Amino acid sequence: MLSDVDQKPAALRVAVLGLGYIGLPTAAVIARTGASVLGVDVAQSVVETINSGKVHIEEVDLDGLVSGVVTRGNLRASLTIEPADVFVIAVPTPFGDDHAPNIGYVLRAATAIATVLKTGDTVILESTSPVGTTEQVRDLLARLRPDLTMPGRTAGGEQADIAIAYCPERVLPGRILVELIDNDRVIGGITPRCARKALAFYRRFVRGACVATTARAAEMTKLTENAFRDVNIAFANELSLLADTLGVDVWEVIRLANRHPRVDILQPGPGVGGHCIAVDPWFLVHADPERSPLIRTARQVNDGKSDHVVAQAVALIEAAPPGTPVACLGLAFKANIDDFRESPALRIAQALATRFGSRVRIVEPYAPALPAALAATGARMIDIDTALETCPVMIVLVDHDVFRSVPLGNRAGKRVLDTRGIWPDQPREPARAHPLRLAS
Ligand code: SAJ
Repeated sequence: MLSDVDQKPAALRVAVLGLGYIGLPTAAVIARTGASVLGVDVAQSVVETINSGKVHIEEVDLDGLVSGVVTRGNLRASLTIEPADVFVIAVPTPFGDDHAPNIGYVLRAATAIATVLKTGDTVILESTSPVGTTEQVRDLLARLRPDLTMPGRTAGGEQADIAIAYCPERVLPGRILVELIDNDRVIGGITPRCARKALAFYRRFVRGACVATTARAAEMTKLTENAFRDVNIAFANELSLLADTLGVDVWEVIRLANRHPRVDILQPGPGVGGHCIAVDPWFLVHADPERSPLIRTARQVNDGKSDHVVAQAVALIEAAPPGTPVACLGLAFKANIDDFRESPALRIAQALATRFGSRVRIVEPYAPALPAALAATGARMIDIDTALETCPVMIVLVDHDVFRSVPLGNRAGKRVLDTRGIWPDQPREPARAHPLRLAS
């Protein structure tokens, strides 16, 4: 029989709600520390996949990590929540047609947590959220569990039964497992004590600095980071339009300008995609439209860039002999990933295929098949070698390495619209006398 001294302390129990691009890697990384992690998701197929040691999303090294922690019994998935010491909410926060943020999934997750919450528990929101959401979670928990005291609502310095904090993820798809550990974390407590409790949790697996602040400041920090990037990409995209007008190579101008010690311009592209940068700035704009004209305009510039690329591509295709096959290179929202959420490449390919039908060939090594709407146009999927052999017109929409590495000799004589600047040695299309304008 084990003596008290020999007994191992019970493993920390953690429940992660939402097993998507952030929730699953987070759950797996926490499980690797020896914690007992329950992943909760509404999709039966996701739960079954994870419990069989497999993954439903592509992310570098995630498959091996999940398989290991599931085999060791540190991670299991379920449709149903169970009691835990720490709850991490990592569900989506989409926006509606009017760009109003929808925190319905967050509140549903909090409602589920309320059914098993007990004194001493910590609730952490990681989903990108409008400022004030963590307080809304606290107020909901307070309503559903009047038997427990909640932070920021106790009298006379009394300690609340529950700690609640906001800690945004900041990881880059494709580098999630590295950045989950190495990035600094901003940890916003409803009270300083909440921040301290959440901080102790993140220190279990984060090597970067963990910086404590308020929940509202942490919420705004996350939105600010992505709005910063969006505004800076919009600047690059606006430059690309001006460079078209002026008949100058925008990539060269940016390269040259970036030699200035205090200039660091991002890269233009076919628009901004993914579920973060194209979405989060609207959460700031929605908070006070009057005071956010710059952030809103950046969104419009980036979305307008996709319309501009469609117009440029249409002009290029119509200038080719009738029936000439056209290759669209890439559908993903950025290089070397299989993520197609809010992808400008997908939108542009769809617009071109709707117009030119079976003339359009799609090359996307990261997609097993064409999305149904694209296939319905008559467009079909081919590989890059076939595209180089058979398509005189090429529209580069994604900077996948496999496209970037195509030597000039293999694309000689092609008419190319390179929206990512991956082929600087490709002879440029002659400048147009009348530049294309943004489609309204
Ligand atoms: N893009 C450009 N030009 C650039 C850089 C990016 O057109 O110079 C485009 C990409 O092609 C893509 C889009 O922007 O379509 C977004 O890509 P990204 O690599 O900038 O960002 P995401 O969406 O993969 O991840 C971002 C990151 N945020 C910041 O860099 C401030 C990541 O750290 C966040 O964790 C993530 O959003 C998130 O989840 O919020």
